[in-house]
Amino acid sequence: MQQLILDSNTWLLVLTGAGVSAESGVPTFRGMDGLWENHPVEDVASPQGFVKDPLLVWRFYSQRRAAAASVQPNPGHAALAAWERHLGDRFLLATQNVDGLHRRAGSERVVEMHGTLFKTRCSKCQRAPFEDTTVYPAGTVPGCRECGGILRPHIVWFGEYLDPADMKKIESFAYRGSTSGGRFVFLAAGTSGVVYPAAGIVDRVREAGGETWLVNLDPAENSGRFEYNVTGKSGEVLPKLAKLM
Ligand code: BJW
Ligand code: ZN
Repeated sequence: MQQLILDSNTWLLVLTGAGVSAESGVPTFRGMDGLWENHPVEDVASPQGFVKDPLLVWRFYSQRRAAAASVQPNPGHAALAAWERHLGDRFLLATQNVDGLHRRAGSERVVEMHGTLFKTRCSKCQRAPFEDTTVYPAGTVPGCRECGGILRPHIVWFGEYLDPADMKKIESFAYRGSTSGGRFVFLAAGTSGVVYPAAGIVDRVREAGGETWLVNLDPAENSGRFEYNVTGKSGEVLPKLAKLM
């Protein structure tokens, strides 16, 4: 297997997707044929889907909240936390995952690009998103105690903008990495490369002269745009991939 050298000269931006949590028992999206109980993921994960059937959407997210709380981080999550301890501020983890497993494995410099299962916000008022581990019983939609509006998961759905502050953190890290005079590396793991803007980070990094790695079980939509492709399970590959120097 190729080795990824992580020395005092290296800046590393990591992007993770659902495949990284697969070995913990969290189902991937497109691995389920893009369907959840015969609903395309775009239906349960879009503002239009929520307006049409908030009961269905809350059932989907309550089940996923319960499932994520009941599983454990795997060796892939642990490897990324160890790389961060080694690199410190020269490391940033951008995750599309909403399951909280990276933080539970010890990662601290984490940008949760698509939100988190463990926060809720109001669909009507400007009340700040709040911590919420409640698994709402099927057939209920929680209401806002401040305005009476309908609460919604703090998740970035299709057609919604990612938090500009999160994008800024990723961009400014990439800028610092690529202008540091050192080596700037981007590694994506466990992601099908279908959903933007995450799937386009590889192109930005290449434009900035960075080195690009993909660790994935199956070919991703954007595999051809990475310099190094490592095929395998992230829980097996990541713990062996890096040489910390
Ligand atoms: C393993 C493994 C193991 C298995 N080890 N690997 C440019 C072009 C075209 C469209 C767009 C564009 N820019 C924006 C858009 C629109 C849209 C989009 O990208 N659509 C595409 C589908 C075409 N993007 C958006 O709407 C985003 N918003 C946005 O861009 O706003 C501005 C804008 C709006 C409108 C128009 C244009 C611009 C928001 C995207 C939000 C995505 N949200 C979701 C659901 C919410 C989170 C949740 O509920 O969990 O996020 S969708 C779903 O896909 C989820 C995931 O985070 C995301 C990515 O999936 P991921 O992680 O890659 O999982 P899978 O299942 O697809 O793949 C798993 C991979 O792992 C596989 O390859 C396996 O082989 C592998 N694997 N086991 C290693 N053990
Ligand atoms: Zn409200």
